[in-house]
Amino acid sequence: THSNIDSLRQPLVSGSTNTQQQVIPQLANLGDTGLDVLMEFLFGRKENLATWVDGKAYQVLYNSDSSKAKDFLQAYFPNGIVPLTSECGIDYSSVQQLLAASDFQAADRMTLQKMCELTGGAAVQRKWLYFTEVGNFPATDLKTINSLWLVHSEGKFGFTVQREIWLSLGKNWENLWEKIGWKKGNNWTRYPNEFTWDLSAPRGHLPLSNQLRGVRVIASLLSHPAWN
Ligand code: UYC
Repeated sequence: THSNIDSLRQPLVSGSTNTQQQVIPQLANLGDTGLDVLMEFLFGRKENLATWVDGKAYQVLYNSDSSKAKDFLQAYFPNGIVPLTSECGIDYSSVQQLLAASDFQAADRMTLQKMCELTGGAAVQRKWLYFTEVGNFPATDLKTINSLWLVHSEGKFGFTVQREIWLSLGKNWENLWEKIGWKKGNNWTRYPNEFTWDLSAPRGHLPLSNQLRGVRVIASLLSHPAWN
């Protein structure tokens, strides 16, 4: 295993994102020695902005049974690898934990709940948002939520992914729905069972934004000044 570990450490530290993505599960399969390399890797990058490669390494440790890995995360990343910054005192740790466990469906619901909390009350009972409320969201909080999704989805999910696709389609909503798997031909994708709750989903598939009351909420989200 020694030569095995050594042949994986180097590509983990200095390989391309693609290489890193392949090496991380291989290290996970090597047991404790592999986890040690992942801990060393994350530790060395803890002053940097977290990428989805860090997210993958973090999640292997987070979801392992190793008590050493648990102690390591508790000591250095007690709230995960994305700073849970909020301008309104909102606690995003539940979203962080659900995404770290790849429970995308629950994370999606929790994301809506947190955005309702962000409005300061009325929407918490209502359980949906007015577009005017979204326009007033602090950029800090939207960026926190977006980073959590990006980092824990191999960069596949998040508002900025949806925004990038939407802009590339000339802001055409019908084409966006098709592209991100929210509509097929004339048929809306039905909540919750027709959505894809894992990384095999199309880019931008999550988080969801119910279109029952029209496009103004998602329009407001995707054109928020946070992304300028
Ligand atoms: N649903 O179809 N959706 C619900 C989506 C639509 C509808 C929740 C997304 C079209 C009803 C979420 C799409 C439509 C309910 C989503 C989608 C429709 C419901 C749970 C593709 C009918 C019951 C949270 C765009 C033609 C609740 C919530 C209610 C729920 C998401 C119907 C997350 C992305 C236009 C009847 N749908 N939704 O928001 O409010 O309730 O009656 O988008």
